[in-house]
Amino acid sequence: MNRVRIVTIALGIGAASGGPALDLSPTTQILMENGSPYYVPATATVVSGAPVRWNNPTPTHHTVTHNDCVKDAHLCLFNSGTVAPGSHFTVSGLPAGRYPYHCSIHPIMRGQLVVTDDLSTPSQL
Ligand SMILES: [Cu+2]
Repeated sequence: MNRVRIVTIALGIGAASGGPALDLSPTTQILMENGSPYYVPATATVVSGAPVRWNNPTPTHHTVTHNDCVKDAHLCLFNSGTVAPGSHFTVSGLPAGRYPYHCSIHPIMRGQLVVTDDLSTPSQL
């Protein structure tokens, strides 16, 4: 979890602005919901190194658990533990790849995080 190289660059770009209304925040935000699709967006694409933040605005506890955590602790790349109502969970520094995840409290809740090294790929589209 120490790949901060690209994060630093992204933050530099964001801080250089200071202009109004333009959100240049490098943090991708994912909303938890109690109804389908449960994680919004259900599939989020981020550039490797950029932080991803799951927000829980619901009155219910949830988790953000990489599916591989169920198979083998060594394959488990992120597991939030319980995220309380009004709280959030942030992860960054994941290597490029496709990471399906779920809520361990409500297994019907499923999402996917795609981390890419391709800087031209727009996020959250
Ligand atoms: Cu849940």
